[in-house]
Amino acid sequence: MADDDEIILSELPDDELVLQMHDDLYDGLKEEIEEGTRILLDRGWTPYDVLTKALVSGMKIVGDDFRDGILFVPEVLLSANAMKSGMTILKPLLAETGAPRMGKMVIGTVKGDIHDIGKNLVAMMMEGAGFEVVDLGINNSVEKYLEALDSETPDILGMSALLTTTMPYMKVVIDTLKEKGMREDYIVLVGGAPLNEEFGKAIGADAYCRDAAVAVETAKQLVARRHNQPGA
Ligand code: B1M
Repeated sequence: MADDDEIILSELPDDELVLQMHDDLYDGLKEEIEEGTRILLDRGWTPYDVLTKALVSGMKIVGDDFRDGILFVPEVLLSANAMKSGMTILKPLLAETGAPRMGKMVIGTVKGDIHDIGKNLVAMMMEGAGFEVVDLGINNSVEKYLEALDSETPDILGMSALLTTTMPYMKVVIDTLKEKGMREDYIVLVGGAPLNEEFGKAIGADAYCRDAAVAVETAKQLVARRHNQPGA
């Protein structure tokens, strides 16, 4: 028999459903997140709105409480898994925009860092905008990036770092590209919560991208600029 207090997600109005999804994400409830994601899509929400308003904003609350020592790694892992299950539903929808091919990007999280939600989101949004994306996953050494640049010949190299201890590794990769005379062959975009514009400039990236939407816009602009250059 159903518990009297059981919350029926499909009976909640949109605003309450979104708040409930924030709670469910906080509690790491994968199935509820999947159900909420499907309900919002059925109600005509765009995949982008579901992603940003229900999932990403919910993850922000988790992040704040992780920072403040209210949540710990095991709980945050459950939240991350719930978030990923919602993203799995949205991924094909975000990629299905029929946008013309814009270029190719190799992206990965840097060595020592296993955070991948933001990087996955960037990859999804880039695909949705018409870029071909090769995702190298997490914990990438400079050798792995170089190997992928060589075999995939992308227009863009994207790097993600979520830790202040791993963000300097982006400079290691960029410096290696410079040493090998390859730096100008690629547009280098960097992102991740602890970065900022100044850091992006200091390490020699073409741009720092605050979020996935900025990554898409920046990539479009820089690829277009490169294609319009004489001799390109
Ligand atoms: Co970690 N963690 N974590 N964590 N974790 C942070 C990053 C932290 C800020 C939490 C905190 O203290 N508030 C903190 C870092 C502190 C610091 O360095 N100053 C931290 C820590 C300390 C750690 C551990 C060291 C904890 C421990 O073990 N004691 C450990 C490190 C493990 C390692 O990597 N070696 C750790 C582990 C974990 C989990 C495994 C539990 C889990 C990761 C699960 C996973 O990713 N599969 C986790 C999580 C989930 C987080 C928080 C809570 C959320 C990150 C996230 O997914 N955000 C995070 C707190 C926070 O960021 N506020 C935290 C949602 C995502 C959509 O946003 O990743 O910022 P974000 O991505 C955005 C933009 O940044 C940008 O676009 C994205 C989409 O809009 N972007 C890019 C990101 N990458 C880009 C690349 C681009 C462009 C844009 O390329 C072109």
